[in-house]
Amino acid sequence: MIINNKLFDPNDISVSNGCYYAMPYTVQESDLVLLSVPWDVTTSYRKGASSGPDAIIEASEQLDLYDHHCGKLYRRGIATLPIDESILEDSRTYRRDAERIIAHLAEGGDVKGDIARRLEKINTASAELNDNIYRLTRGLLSDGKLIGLVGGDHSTPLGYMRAIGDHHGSFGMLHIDAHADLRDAYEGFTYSHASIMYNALREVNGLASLTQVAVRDYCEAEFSIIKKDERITTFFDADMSERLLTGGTWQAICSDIISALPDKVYVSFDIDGLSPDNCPSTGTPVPGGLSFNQAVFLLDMLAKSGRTIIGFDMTEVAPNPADATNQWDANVGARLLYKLCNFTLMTN
Ligand SMILES: [Mn+2]
Repeated sequence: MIINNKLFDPNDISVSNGCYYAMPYTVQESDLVLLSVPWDVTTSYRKGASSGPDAIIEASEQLDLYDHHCGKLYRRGIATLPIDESILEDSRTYRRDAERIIAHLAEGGDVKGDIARRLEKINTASAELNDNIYRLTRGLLSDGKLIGLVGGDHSTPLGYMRAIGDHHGSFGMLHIDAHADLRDAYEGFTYSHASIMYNALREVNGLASLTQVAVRDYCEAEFSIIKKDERITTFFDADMSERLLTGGTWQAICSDIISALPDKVYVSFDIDGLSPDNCPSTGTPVPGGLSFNQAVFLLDMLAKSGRTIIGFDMTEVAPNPADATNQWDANVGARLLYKLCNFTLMTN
């Protein structure tokens, strides 16, 4: 198997960064594999998501594996692919250029000359990352593996989404996020974290419907895309909150969300879809959002609806930048990731 052009032995579990949940399973013997993509070049407000996978691995080692909803399903194997450190190195390099570009634009500067060249380099590097992730995940899907991608920022799963579409044909996306992520080339970056769904709707074959949940921060152009594109159904956070505050139930809301989804569902979970107390260090936290229990209830109902979760990503988990001993963000991330793994295994 090839990761970023480097040969990788699927029987080797001696991963330098450790394994998610300290699980001893090889890729070969596992039904599900976790792929870390430590990349956050275009994060606009606060960086840190590229450190997410390592932090989650560390925090995940203290979880009890027996799961309230799924029991001992983990015995089907949840393997950790080795983290490709060159992704992290590239992310750091390009991020410095990205910060320069963002500052230049904030001061009212034009995109020309040196700035235009740097922007072009970042867009090319992002496209290469997407192609590498596509090739890797396409191969794993052909081998019959289920895949969870762990970001990194929310730009990281585009290649995987393309592989999902090419492998499975028509499918729907359940997108849990504070943001609509429907911006066209945010701040000039074609593959921005804020553009993942705009790009998915354009580049992912088979993406028949996009169902967004907990969205509470979006611009007018994104709102008009939501209104115009018949593939998109958005459950705005404010509307869900109003239903709950006026006697509606979370179960009824979940039932409406799930009704909008076809049989094959890919879950794209930006951690900032949860309330910020669950992800205080994430790049762009927004008040409101889902409680941890609401998110788990929704995933549980989705799994029990008879639909198949064909894959998922979880992105934008960032460790506390001021205090390395504070594992709260990574702890919540590890627990949500475990639920995603388990419910995916349950439906396959
Ligand atoms: Mn997002």
